[in-house]
Amino acid sequence: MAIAEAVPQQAAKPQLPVLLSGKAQRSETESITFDFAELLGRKRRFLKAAWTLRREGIIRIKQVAQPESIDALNQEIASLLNDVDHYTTSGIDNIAYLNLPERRVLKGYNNFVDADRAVINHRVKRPDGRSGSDAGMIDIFHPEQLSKRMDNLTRICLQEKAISRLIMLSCLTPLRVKCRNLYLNRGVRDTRSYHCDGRSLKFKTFVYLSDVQHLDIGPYCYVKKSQRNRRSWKQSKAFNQQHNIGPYEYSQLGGYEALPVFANAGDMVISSQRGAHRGHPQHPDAQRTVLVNMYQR
Ligand SMILES: O=C(O)CCC(=O)C(=O)O
Ligand SMILES: [Fe+2]
Repeated sequence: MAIAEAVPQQAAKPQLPVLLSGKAQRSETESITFDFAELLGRKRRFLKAAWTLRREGIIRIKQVAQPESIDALNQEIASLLNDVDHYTTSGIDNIAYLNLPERRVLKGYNNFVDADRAVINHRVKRPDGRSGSDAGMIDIFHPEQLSKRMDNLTRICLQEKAISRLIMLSCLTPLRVKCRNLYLNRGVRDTRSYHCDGRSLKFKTFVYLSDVQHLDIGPYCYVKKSQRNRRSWKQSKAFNQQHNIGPYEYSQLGGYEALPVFANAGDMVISSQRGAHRGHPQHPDAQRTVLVNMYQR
């Protein structure tokens, strides 16, 4: 008589990781935290940061940008949003592609990245109603192209010379800045769940332009070491194929832990985008502003 073999049960629905909180969250964050001035002044510290990024997939650097630059950048953003609100008269159409919910002038992520000027893209609900749309978020591509002042301020905050050296040291491959963005999240509820940004070598640096010290504000969350963990990737991949889910969604993270990365304005988070990450859903009244840089081959 044939004995039925135990078939491993594939989970029936997406499995989220446990979010670290309290003491565990604080100590896991401390272990990946560095001070920017110290990094620049001490070679050993710089190496340690690069190595931590390689191993863990993520680091946090305190005080990369100064309060005056952050304030100035936030003022520029406020004035820009005012121009967007009055787009019929402000002349914003002459310096940027403005995608409003009911008025799309440019389509597709690759076209945004390759655009010859800034793109101000309001994210909207998906036509098929699928979740993870980031509806309500304003994603600005190439903010440095908006004005000479924005160019200066974004470069001061992004510290590309030192940071690209650090990333290069961590992955032992020269990478280039591919695209700069501003994420303006104002009460975004339906953020995309855990995913990776493709499988190729890619890093992002996130300069927080506002304090993010609570889950409600929508911190960046990351599953440490997932950038090198083939098992978790394969689990999600198999599930996604069976359930018609996109190939880069990390849908099977049951049993794993994710770190919500709290930080203050001026701090920078760097992560390998092959690892599982997301922006946490926000409270309807919460605001978060982040300046982002993408490094690729
Ligand atoms: O909003 C966030 O914090 C993360 C967004 C994201 O997935 C990304 O920048 O790749
Ligand atoms: Fe992402």
